[in-house]
Amino acid sequence: GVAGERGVRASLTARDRVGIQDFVLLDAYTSESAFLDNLRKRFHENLIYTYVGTLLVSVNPYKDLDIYSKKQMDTYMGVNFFELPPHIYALADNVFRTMLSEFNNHFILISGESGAGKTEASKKILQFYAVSCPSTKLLNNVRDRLLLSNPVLEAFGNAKTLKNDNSSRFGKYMDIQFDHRGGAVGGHILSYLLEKSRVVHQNHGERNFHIFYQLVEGGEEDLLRWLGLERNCKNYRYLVQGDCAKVSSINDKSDWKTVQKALSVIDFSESDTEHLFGIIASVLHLGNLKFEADARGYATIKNNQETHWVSKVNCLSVLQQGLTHRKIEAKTEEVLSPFSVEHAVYARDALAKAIYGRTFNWLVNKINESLDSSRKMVVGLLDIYGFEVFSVNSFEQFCINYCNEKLQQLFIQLTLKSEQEEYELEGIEWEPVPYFNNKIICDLVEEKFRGIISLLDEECLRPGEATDLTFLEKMEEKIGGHPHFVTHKLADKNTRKTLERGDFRLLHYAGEVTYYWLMYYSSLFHKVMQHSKNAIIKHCFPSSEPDNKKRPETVVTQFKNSLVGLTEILTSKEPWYVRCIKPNESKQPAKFDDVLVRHQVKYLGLMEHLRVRRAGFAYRRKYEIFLQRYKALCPDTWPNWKGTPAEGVRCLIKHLGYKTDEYKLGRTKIFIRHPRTLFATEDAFQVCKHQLATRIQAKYKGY
Ligand code: AOV
Ligand code: MG
Repeated sequence: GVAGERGVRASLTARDRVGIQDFVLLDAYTSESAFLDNLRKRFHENLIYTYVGTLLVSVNPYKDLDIYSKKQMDTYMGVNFFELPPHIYALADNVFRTMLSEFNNHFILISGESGAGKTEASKKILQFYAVSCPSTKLLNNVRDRLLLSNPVLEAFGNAKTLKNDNSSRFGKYMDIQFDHRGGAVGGHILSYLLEKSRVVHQNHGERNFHIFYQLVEGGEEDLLRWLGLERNCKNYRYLVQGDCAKVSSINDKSDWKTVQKALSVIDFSESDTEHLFGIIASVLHLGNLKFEADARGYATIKNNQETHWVSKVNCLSVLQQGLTHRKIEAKTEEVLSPFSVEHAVYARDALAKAIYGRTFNWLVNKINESLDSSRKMVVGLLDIYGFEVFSVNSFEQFCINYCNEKLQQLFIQLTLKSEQEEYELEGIEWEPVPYFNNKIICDLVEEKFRGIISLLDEECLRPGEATDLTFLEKMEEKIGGHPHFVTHKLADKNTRKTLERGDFRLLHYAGEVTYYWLMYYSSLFHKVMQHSKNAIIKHCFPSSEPDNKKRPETVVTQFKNSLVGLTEILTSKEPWYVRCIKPNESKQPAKFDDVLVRHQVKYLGLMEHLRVRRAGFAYRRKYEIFLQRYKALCPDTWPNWKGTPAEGVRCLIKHLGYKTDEYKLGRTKIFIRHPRTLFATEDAFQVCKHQLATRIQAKYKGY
């Protein structure tokens, strides 16, 4: 009975019940099963955080836990990493204090697949800084804006997908800027490739971006009337492609209020918001535009009601022309060539996507303006769209998954690879830990001249001739032998059954994904948009933008370049990691799917990371730096050490009583196995510093 069960439970030691809070301390065995057991045990006790050294593993609880209160934040502030149970606040605090003591820049890489909890984690970190950093009235202003940028960007950049009811459909890198005392003084956001196709198309069970539903459900009567909208999502083509306008976990009405409030705090003027929602409404009206064929088969706009509302934002006559004609540039003159109905529909959707995409970028810039500061030190937060596999995966999934591949590569380079190379370089005895390096997949995608992106670029240079099939054939010819690339034609008998003609499949580090996409052909709406009456639209389509005279970069090449830029930003900073794990596919609390979690533990490289950590050393410092900081702790090294720094450190740690298995001395650095050792030394140093200060004060008293 219950009493018996309680008895058994009570007899378990606390350690048995709650598992081990740092995998590095999981002694005797480092098997995947042991790893999984520990995660599961803790998950069922609502202990979703576990360390691998200083890396934080987080398992999505899919329920609200009472661990994010102000009181919790206070508990974690200024306390050494390992003295309290693992928490995202502990990581945030540790990053913050390291930054303040070393005066350098840091970033926190938050990764994991779609729905694993990345965005929530990044919000918790931001909240921790906002609440616990030293503040003044001026800073409070910045703090509110930093915090409120989230609901705004989520409204415009997140949507319900099959994987996640609040899925990020853009990549986000945010710098939180601090002054030398640790006050949060500003921020800056970089956004990466928004999934614009969602504006005009959603798969079954998915929605458009939240903001559309918020406006229709929550917008005030007056506003809707002014925008010509009805309070019924069903009336708008762009909102019902996925057939699920209502979602139980989402309250569009109250979210609308939150966004309104946030916009006002982030310095949006009334006319800004008017124009902004004018655009959102005009996209909805645009989606309802219908075309019919005239006697010659050319497209004409059928419904005038919608054009009326669309043209409230855009210039009608030009718009009509733009949607039904294509401009062909002959040698000396421009010729307008009429569209078929099919082409016109395509042009309409392309326009909607362009408008929304550019407005999103405008929004990010606007937020940045309101956060701007002369920055000192930063903690960067990276929260991107996670790896995702659907039944149909198109160009967007390709970009998203490629981005995840790049970040995994960065993780490998910064941890597994450089870590092991450093031991070798420093002459530390080391048994190499084997790991899967996904560079081979990154190369497949991005290598010059023969990577998928290059091949796609080439095809885009042949508009009219290139089709998805010619693209496929080109890939088969150029990369057909690659172990991570398969098509129907290249596949063996069994695999072929799972592939359609026209598909291609990539074997990503995180799993197989089958892609299918249509070649895009581009049309330019630039001229049309310049005539817009809407200030934001005008700003987003500047007249100075180069025409297609110079060959424009393709979307995918732009994206690739932006990821190169991101990698540069990140590698100039000190890295920290949060690895998020999704416990089940059904978004349910208390459900731990062993197979699913095991798969993630594998591809996130957690076991390899653990092996390197266990065998390796958590901390390392150049002899000079270590000696300089701690020399006051030993009478022989204080105040001036005459010998080499290495000898000084030897003398110092002998005095401090370091055990021989706790450290190793390399060519230029001391390596310390466990952070505890360093923390103890640091604590001793703080005491010593304090005593010294008091002594000096006493000495000069009376002067
Ligand atoms: P993601 O950012 O990793 O997916 P989210 O952070 O949006 O995933 O998390 C998905 C959902 O899981 C949230 O909306 C919450 O309901 C729940 N959740 C996540 N973390 C927590 C937590 N710590 N406590 C309680 N609930 C949580 V994606 O953006 O789709 O890649 O692209
Ligand atoms: Mg997210």
